[in-house]
Amino acid sequence: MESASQLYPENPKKNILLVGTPGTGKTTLAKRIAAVTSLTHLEVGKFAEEHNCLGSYDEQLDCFEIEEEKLIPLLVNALKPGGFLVEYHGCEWLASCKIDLVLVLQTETAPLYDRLKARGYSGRKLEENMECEIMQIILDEAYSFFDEKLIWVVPSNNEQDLEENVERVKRFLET
Ligand code: DAT
Repeated sequence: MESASQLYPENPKKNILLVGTPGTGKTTLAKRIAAVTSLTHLEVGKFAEEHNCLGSYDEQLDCFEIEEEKLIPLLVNALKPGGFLVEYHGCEWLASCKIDLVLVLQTETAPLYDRLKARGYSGRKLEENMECEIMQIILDEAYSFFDEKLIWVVPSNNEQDLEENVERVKRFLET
């Protein structure tokens, strides 16, 4: 039997992009959404690793560099069919992908600080991430790369926010 997207190719499955400063709750929200919808969780860092797009290790930032020239076309292709919940801290590399909604998670300074401390961040890494959130770097990036009509800015401070964000996504998928 044909699926709805085969029968109605003009109404393909949607992709949702979750972005935000590290610690704002992307992974937590993505797991909740994936548990109650048909979306498949795609974590860009893991996708890059699985597709051999990791470059050398950056000692200062404590992470691997990503070979974006190799990664971007692979992401564009993988996301074509729709049905993905894409998670990454930034959105520049997703700009040429099929993205139907960009959810920008925001967390107030005090809970974000506690979350990052609990994760073991300190010194420059902690400061840079706090600055990133306070200066709304990820939000600015979203507005630079996506149409503002696709961008929803949502709070991610507590359990109630988490539940409301799951409901927002469910309603969006029903439209
Ligand atoms: P990210 O994937 O953006 O780095 P995370 O999902 O790993 O963030 O969450 C970081 C920590 O914060 C983790 O201990 C779970 C907690 N957390 C996430 N969302 C939350 C929320 N809405 N309310 C309270 N705690 C939350």
